[in-house]
Amino acid sequence: MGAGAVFISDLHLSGRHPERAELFYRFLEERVSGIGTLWILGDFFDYWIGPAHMRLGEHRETLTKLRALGDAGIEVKFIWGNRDFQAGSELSKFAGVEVIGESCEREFGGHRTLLIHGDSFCSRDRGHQVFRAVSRNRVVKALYRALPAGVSLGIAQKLRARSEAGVKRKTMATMSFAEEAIREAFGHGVDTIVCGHCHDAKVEEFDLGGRKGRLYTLGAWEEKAEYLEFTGGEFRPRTFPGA
Ligand SMILES: [Mn+2]
Repeated sequence: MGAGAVFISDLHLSGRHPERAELFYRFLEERVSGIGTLWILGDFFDYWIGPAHMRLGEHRETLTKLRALGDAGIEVKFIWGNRDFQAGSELSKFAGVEVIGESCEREFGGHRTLLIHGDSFCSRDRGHQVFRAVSRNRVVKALYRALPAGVSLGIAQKLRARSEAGVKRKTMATMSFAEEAIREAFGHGVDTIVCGHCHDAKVEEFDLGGRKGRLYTLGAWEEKAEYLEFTGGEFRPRTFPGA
């Protein structure tokens, strides 16, 4: 098994952007082979309606590529984003992906690291927080999953259109992370956070009163991918194609 890890998020894969799936397949060949774990930190799919999405066949090639990683001894772990939190055991069964859920903590080179999509850090965006609370509710989720695929797909597409319109209207202040939410996440011994969602790749240092916290934000995939690698005992922000 390979060493190290690669962290990606916000690919927003859909039938609308076949070129992005092609970029991802090249990325797997050139940047992930020989690595121990691929961490997907949410919004991998533009939307995912639940187990019925498997029958749509929309992402069959992508899921087959993920399964091939597993066959090659590379672990694939999936944290929910705000667009694909309906992903569950259907991904494990078909593609061998471990669906972890909202977040998790892992140790990387002695750094207690929180892995999370990041939309929960936008705590100033009340509308999104309400949507989040309702859509993550167990009963609502079960009802949604029981709908025929065509109906839930229609709802997902409407929600996406509404969210795209919403993003255009929202100010930078509500779209960006609330510092108090980040500081709270650095509690309980966490000194590193890796997340996506805000589509802006950067590294930020936080003074946590006697200790330092580091926040790595991953970029969204367009013509290029801005991702993070953990190799040789260090986190390294990288770009594909490129350095
Ligand atoms: Mn997101």
